[in-house]
Amino acid sequence: MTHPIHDQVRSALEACGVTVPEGADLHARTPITGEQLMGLRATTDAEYETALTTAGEAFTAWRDTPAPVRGNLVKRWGELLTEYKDDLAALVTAEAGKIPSEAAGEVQEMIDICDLAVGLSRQLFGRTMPSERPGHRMMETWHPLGPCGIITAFNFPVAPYAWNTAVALVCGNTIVWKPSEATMLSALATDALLGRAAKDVGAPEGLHHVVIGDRTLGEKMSDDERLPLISATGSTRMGSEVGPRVAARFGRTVLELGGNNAAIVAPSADLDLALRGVAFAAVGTAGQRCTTMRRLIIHEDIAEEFTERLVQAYGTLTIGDPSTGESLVGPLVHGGAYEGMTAALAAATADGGELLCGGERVHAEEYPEAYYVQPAIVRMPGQTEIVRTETFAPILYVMTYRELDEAIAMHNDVPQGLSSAIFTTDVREAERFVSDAGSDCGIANVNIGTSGAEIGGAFGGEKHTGGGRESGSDAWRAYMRRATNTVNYSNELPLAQGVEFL
Ligand code: UN1
Repeated sequence: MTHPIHDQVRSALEACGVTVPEGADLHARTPITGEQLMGLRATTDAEYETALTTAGEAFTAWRDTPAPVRGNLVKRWGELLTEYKDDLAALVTAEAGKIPSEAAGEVQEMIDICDLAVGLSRQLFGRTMPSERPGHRMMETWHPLGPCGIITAFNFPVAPYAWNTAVALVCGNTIVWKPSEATMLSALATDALLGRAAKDVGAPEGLHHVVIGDRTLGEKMSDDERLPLISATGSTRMGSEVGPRVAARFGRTVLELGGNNAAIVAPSADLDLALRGVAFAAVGTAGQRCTTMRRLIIHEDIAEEFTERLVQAYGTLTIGDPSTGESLVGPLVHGGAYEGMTAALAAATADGGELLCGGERVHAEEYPEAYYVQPAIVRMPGQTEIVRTETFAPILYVMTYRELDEAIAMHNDVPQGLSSAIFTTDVREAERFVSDAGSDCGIANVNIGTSGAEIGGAFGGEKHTGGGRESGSDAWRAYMRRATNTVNYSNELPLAQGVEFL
């Protein structure tokens, strides 16, 4: 009997109006069973050229469209995303293996960023500043960049794309998107809805393109001078290839790369709340979020009790087919991820770690090509090399501390700097954690876990996380170029700095 996910995928694609470029270059597959869903044809060189040319042509029309009018496109897209939320979520479940609630949450992030971007379309503020010269005015104005290249990862097939796209579009840019090879169908559906929105509001043709291919296509985009910005979400390894390539041609990047996110649990913490916060962040999306909690730094006085309770909570997790709506933990993306998890656990135990629970593969008989695992907790004697490495699987390393500053130092002593949290009811500890001397991450939370950020804030992190910021706050500025304008409305020509000439 074929798994119902095959029919769900077909009907979701049909509902969203997708024509899949069928072929045999790449294969859409589902990690739920490990089966193939359909074969796809990769974007040809000629198609890539057409995409880049039309994205360039559309840009000249789009930048002349007033920003609030550009907002209408994103508003309509948000409406369609709301209407087809279940279909898109079904595709995300099929391709990324997310449980329905998390898949719907991902689509909700798209809808939310559309709302934000519509408002933003009337708020692309520049400043004015006093000129030192009489009869002069200084101001800054913000202008679109051009076609923006967006590269996204399998674990969030659609939300980071939407953070980039909704904002980049209202800023006046056009879009060329290369999704992960693991989640091409979700991408095609998302793009089809944007196409419908563009038609509905009469936006210029050629504003947005999906290109399909492997990493060589990402390299080609990184080298392409016609893409002034590359915004890439994925591993630090990927970023270390994209970053220098784009920099070599003086292009701009927004990099959102790996995390190695930790929570500090202090003795004053509300432990019931902390338990839930840690469990969701460590286990949600089967440990495959860039914001997944991978390290727990817990005060030695409460370590034993808290860890015991956490192990118990892990024992109640339902692991299995996410499409049934009955599991909390879906599959890993593929066998390579499982091997990575096994190798990390072996390295951790070789370093003196004690495996407290998890690590076993489950449902292997039913689904030999799918990789479901029991999330693992490992007590570590210290932060060894494997703890400092991001393994994209549900492994939580537990370390203890005595003094808060020691915990913060341990917290920051990893190459990555995406998300972080402290659980405490002591205001001094909480404030220290979010102060200059505290967490060095782009996201620092108090009494919530490391994952599940809202779109209103700027999203991204420091160090090997890449430094980029996407989504809310003033992240829009990355998608625009700034011009400083000095306007002389006098009849004189005084020079700045008192310089005399002619
Ligand atoms: C990612 O894993 O690439 O904060 C993005 C979160 C989500 C986004 C994660 N809002 O967990």
